[in-house]
Amino acid sequence: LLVFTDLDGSLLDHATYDYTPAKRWLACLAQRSVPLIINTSKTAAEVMVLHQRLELEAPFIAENGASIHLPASWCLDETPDEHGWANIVLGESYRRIRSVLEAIRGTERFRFRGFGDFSIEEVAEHTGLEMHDAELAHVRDASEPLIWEDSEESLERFRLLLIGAGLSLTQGGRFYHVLGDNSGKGRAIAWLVDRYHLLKGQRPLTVGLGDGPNDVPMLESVDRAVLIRGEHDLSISIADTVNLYTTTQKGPAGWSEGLDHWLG
Ligand code: 2M8
Ligand code: MG
Ligand code: MG
Repeated sequence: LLVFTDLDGSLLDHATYDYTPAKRWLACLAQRSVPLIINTSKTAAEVMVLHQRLELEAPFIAENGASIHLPASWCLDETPDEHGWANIVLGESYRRIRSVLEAIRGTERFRFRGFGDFSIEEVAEHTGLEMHDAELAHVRDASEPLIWEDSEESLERFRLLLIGAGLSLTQGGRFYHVLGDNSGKGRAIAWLVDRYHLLKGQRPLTVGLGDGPNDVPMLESVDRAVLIRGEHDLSISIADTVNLYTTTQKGPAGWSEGLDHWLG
């Protein structure tokens, strides 16, 4: 069994980033030695802090599937760094993403602002994160969150221009996110499921929990999906072949409700 989870609006409360209502299931998964694999749009620097606080031993997926971080026990050919982690990059570099965004802005005059245009103070303002955490959210490797300040029509044009440049657009709880078109939360899950298969000789049963449009590819690639009620109405955008449970509660309370449903 592998459990994949989004953070903001799922394991963590959308506004306060608290996870108290999830503690019962966190302890239960740890006790049953079930790997809890964080799959988030946050940066590796942000996830690392939580990973340590929760005393997890599992791999994690950062920046909407753009990078996978493996502890030594999940490595095959990879060599872990001095902190014990190997990093697999599935996406495009942050530098390339920013330069495509600059080029598009230069020719199209779209109005949008990304984390690269923000100071740390502005990241803190827009996200409600503490300054220290906002600093970690600013250290991006392979995806750019942005606020769209232009029309819906321009957004569709923007999306097509990104596709033309080999990039893609997805949406989290608060921001749009630009990332490489070969990444995404679903692809990173497929990668880890394959790795698990290679290591253990059998495919795992997978559970996935998320609340945002960027979680749809995750929910569509697991055996048992939990859609946590949140900021967006997603029920219609998820394929009806998915084994889906939709929670009545939001955030970490919904997270526990979903695990009660599938694993309780
Ligand atoms: C961003 O992502 C969230 C998650 O869904 C969003 O779009 O609302 C990320 O950039 C992340 O790094 C940051 O911590 C988070 C804070 O709200 O926002
Ligand atoms: Mg979320
Ligand atoms: Mg997220």
